[in-house]
Amino acid sequence: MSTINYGEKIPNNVNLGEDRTLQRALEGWQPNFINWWDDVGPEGSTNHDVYLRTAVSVDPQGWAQFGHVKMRDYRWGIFLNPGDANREIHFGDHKGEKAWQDVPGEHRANLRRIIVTQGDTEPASVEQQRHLGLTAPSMYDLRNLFQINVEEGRHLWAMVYLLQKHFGRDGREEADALLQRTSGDANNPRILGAFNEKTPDWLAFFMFTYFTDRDGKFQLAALAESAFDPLARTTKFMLTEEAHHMFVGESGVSRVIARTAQVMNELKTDDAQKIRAAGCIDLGTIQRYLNFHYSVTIDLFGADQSSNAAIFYSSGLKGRYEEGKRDDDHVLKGQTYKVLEVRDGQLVEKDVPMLNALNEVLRDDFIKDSVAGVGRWNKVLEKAGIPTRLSVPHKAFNRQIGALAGIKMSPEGRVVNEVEWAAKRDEWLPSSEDFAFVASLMGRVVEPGKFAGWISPPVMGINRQPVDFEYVRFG
Ligand code: BYC
Repeated sequence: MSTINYGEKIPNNVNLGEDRTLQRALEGWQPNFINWWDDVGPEGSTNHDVYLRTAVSVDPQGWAQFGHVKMRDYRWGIFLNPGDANREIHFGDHKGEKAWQDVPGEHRANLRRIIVTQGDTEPASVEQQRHLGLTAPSMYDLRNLFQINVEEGRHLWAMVYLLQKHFGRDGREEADALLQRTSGDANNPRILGAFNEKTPDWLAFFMFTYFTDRDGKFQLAALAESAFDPLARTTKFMLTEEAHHMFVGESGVSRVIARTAQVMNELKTDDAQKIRAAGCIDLGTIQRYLNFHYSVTIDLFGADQSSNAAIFYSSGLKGRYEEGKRDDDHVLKGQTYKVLEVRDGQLVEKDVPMLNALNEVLRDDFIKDSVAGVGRWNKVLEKAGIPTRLSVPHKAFNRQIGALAGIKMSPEGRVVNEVEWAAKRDEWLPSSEDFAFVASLMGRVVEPGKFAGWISPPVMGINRQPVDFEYVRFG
C-alpha cells in the first residue's frame, strides 16, 4: 500500500506521479531503502537535524536548497538534466543517429550492467562511511560527511529510477540486489574492489572523497555522453553534486597538511615521532594513505585492455571524458593507444587498438586531474616553508586489476622482487601501526567552531554560513 505521495515526497522532474507502473515499483522499493539506511547508513544519526543541501529542481535556484532536516526524512529526488529532443549520438557506430529514449533490445544487457555497477558504488560508499560520524573532527566536517551520504543515497535513487523505469522485472530485481550486497561482505560483496575496502578514519575518508569520488566524476562524465539519453541526463545532474564531494576530499587533506606543517614549524622538526607526539599526522603517513587510495582507485577503471570497453564505446553506451571536445573521428577504429605491460621483468609500452584501451584512456585522464590537486597540496607545504613534497605513486604500483596486477613495483616505478616488497611494504602503504595511530587521534569534536588538533579549520563555512554555525542539531 502506498504511504507517500511520490509526486510530492520525491522531488522530481520525471512526472513520477503519472506513471503507475513506476510508482508501484518505487512503493515496493522505498521501504527497503529506508530499512537499509537505518541498518547500515550513518550510525547514530537518526535524530539529528542536519544543515543539508537538497535538490528540488535542476535549475540554479533549485538544485541547492539549504535547511536543517532529519536525514531519514531527506527528500531523495529524481532529476534528469533538461533534454534536447534533437540530440544525436556523437560517437561510435551509431554516430549521427538520434539518441535513444528507451533501451534498444540489443544493448539491454550491457546497459543494465553499467547502470548496476554505477548504482552499486553509491550505497557501498555510505556503508563504508557508516561509523565516521562518531569520530568527526568538527561539526562542519560532520555535516559534510552527512551531505555526501544523503547525496550518494540520491545517486542510488537515480540509478534505481533508470532500472525500474526501463528494465522491467530485471530492473526491479537489480534494484533489490543493490540493497542486498554489502561493502566488505564475504558472501555478497559490492561489485568493485575499492568499495569493499574499509574507510576506517577521517584521513581515509578525505583521501576516498578526493580520489574515489573523482573516479565517480570521470565515470559519470563518460556516461553523460551515452546514447541512452535518460542515462546521459541523469549522470549530468549527478556531476554537479559530485563536485562538492571532491571539494570535501581536497580541502580535507589540505587542512590536515596545513595543521601538520604548522606543528612542524612550531617544533622545528620533521621527525615523524615528534609530530605524532604533538597529535598531528606526519607527512609520511599522509603519503602512504595517498599511495593506497590512489592505487585502489585507478583499479576502478578496469583492465587496460577490455573488449567490454570497446563494445560500450562502439555501441554508444559510454563515451570518453569530454567526448565532445576531442577532435578525432569519434569512432576510433584503426587507432592505437599505448599501454604498459611487463616483459622480462621490466615495464614496457606497447601499442594496442584504441577501442580496447578506452579504460586506460579514462584512467589517464583521471591521473592528470588527480595530480593537479596533489600539486595544490604541495603548495600548502611550499607556503609553510616545508621542503617535503607529496606525489602520486607510479601507475603500476599496488595494482590488482589488468595487466599490471600481480607485479611488485615501488612507488617510483621500479620493479621489485617479493623480498624487497615485503621489506618495504610498510614504508609504501599504511601499516597496521599507521592505522592504529590515526585511529588514536579520532576523537569526537562537535562543539560549533571547535576542531580536532590534527586538522586546521576551513577557510569558510557552507553556503556562506560562518564556520561556527550550528550545522548539526543533535536530537
Ligand atoms: N574491482 O574488462 P574489464 C562512483 C571486473 S565511482 C573488481 O576491465 P570493464 C562513486 C569487471 O567488472 C564510479 N572487479 O571490465 C565514487 C569484469 O568482471 P566480469 C563507478 C573489477 O567492464 C565514490 C572483469 O573485472 N562507475 O560513482 O571494461 C563514492 C574484467 O574487467 C574491477 C562505474 O564504474 C575492480 N576495480 O570495466 C560513490 C561506471 N574492474 O565481467 C560513488 C560503470 C574491473 O569478468 N562501470 N573489474 O565478471 C564500468 O564502466 C565498467 O564496469 C568498469 C569495468 C570500468 C568498472
